[in-house]
Amino acid sequence: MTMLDFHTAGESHGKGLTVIVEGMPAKLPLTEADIETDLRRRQGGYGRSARQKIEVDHAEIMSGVRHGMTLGSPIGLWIRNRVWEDWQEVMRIEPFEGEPKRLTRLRPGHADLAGSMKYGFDDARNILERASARETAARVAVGAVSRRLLAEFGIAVHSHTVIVGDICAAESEGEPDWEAVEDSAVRCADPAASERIVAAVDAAREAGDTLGGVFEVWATGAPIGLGSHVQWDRKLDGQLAQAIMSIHSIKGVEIGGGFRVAQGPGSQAHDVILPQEQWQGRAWRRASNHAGGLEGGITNGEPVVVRGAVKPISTLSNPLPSVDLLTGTEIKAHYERSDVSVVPAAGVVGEAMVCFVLARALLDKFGGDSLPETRRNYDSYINTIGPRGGAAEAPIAEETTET
Ligand code: EPS
Repeated sequence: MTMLDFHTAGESHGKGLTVIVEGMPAKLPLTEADIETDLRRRQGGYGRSARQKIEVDHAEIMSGVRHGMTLGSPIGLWIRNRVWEDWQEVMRIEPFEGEPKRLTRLRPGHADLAGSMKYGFDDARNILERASARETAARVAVGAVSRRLLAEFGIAVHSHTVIVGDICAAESEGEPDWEAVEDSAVRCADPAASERIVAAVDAAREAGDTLGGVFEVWATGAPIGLGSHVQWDRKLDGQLAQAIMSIHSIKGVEIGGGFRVAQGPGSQAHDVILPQEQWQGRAWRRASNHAGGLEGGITNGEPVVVRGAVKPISTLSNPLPSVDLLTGTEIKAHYERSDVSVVPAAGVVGEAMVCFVLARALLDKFGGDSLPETRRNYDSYINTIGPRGGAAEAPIAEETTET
């Protein structure tokens, strides 16, 4: 089985993050520079903590690439934690001499309590180090490698902030202006909302509080036919929901119109299929995209649109009342430092997970041990999508690009 897969390892204040990406075809052009941009984007966004001034994330390619091209072997990546310099004692790998300082002031909303019970620890640091969203740096590196593959097939993935706290960005007509998103301090295309979000983050910081929100990921250029309706775990919308939900602090996922569609009638929920003369270069166009590019767990050729709801960060500088892990008595929750809002960064992580899931679906459909082989398979399939005209697999690609 050569299914695209990845694993990460690493603690937030340990030596760094290790990543293994397996199943990427050979002959894909890949350099460390391809990964750099997304790592930088994840570290930005107004409202991040002082930790991001310490870290300068860089993914070193350790294996699986030679002369700027993948080999088809596992791709090993390494991201160093700069904080390690100051945490070598707390996080030392060798046995500790004496009594280590335990972290017992449980933070509601974190994995501290449930993780300590599950793994039998009396020190929540043994849980929170791995539960930390630091791990998302590794995921973004995987996403960047996946994005490199998708680019070869004309698939582009972007994200933007649509809500922070109670501030909602104005809805854009069609695809958002991605340049405006990247220029905004909070990755929001609506300049007025951007300003209000910055002010809201300042106010939350002032109050010792944190803010959540919603990001939206768009993937354009995905061909019709990724994923499958035939089995629950092959449905691509299900895979995307799991991938987004697995990101730290995510509490909700929507595909396309999501929960909003559930409130209206069917006549406004579905996307009318346009006749061929209105396709404008892409087969099987729709009049709208409430489905978020997915029907029956299969891409339908429209942009894939996925939203993630981010809960407010649970480490509060004005801590909530809590309980001590050792004694069960009341105590304030632990606080060291924390982000005020991570919605803009979470969008970049969302992109990474969408890139990975789409790259896996693409390789699942087209296979190939090398990029040229994958491309041949892709091209031959694309030549079959179109009105059947009575034939089982009528080649219509030329027709569709001309109209
Ligand atoms: C995190 C706590 C903070 C965040 C961290 C996630 O780390 P620290 O305790 O060192 O200040 O900065 O996120 C990152 C380090 C990162 O790179 O995104 C947590 O508890 O989840």
